Amino acid sequence: MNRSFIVKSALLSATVFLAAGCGTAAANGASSTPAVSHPAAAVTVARSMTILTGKMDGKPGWPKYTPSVWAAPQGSTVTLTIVSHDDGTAPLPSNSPYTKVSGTVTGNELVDGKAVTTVNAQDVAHTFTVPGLNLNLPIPVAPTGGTVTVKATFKLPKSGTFDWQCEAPCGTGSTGWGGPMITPGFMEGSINITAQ
Ligand SMILES: [Cu+2]
Repeated sequence: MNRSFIVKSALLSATVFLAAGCGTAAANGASSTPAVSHPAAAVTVARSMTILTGKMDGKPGWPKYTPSVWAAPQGSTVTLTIVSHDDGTAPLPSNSPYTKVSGTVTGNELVDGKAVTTVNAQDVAHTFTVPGLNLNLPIPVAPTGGTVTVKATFKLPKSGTFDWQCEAPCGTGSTGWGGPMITPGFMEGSINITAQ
């Protein structure tokens, strides 16, 4: 007797058994739960960055984001909180695209809890801009001696290293584009999105 015959016989026996049952076979069949595959639960991770003034860090004129490098898994949704101590502005041209929030799940960011889609060009101190994720978060100036908190949620669909950059001229030199603006660990860094 070959194997397929045994299997067929077993199936037949089972069918006969069900058919010959007490009439609840149909009900039993309906109540059996089919196997359902559940997709992996979406992962949400929290990340935070702080913007320190150069004065706070002993390097006047050199504000910086810290940490400047962080990692998160591909496919995750990040809630990023940026607390800025910088009470100096780095105004953008009024038509600059970097005054606008882009790339977030909700289309906005929370500034001290208030949802905004844009920050007045004159009030911008920094931006957190990740071209590879089409993400732009304008960071408004903090009150003197205080802090401003920007919170945003965005997705990380791709793996790889994604550079971020501040696009507000907060650095040294006559244009404000020198020093910390072109130095990793200050106004530029990266996000490492790890493959799942
Ligand atoms: Cu900056």
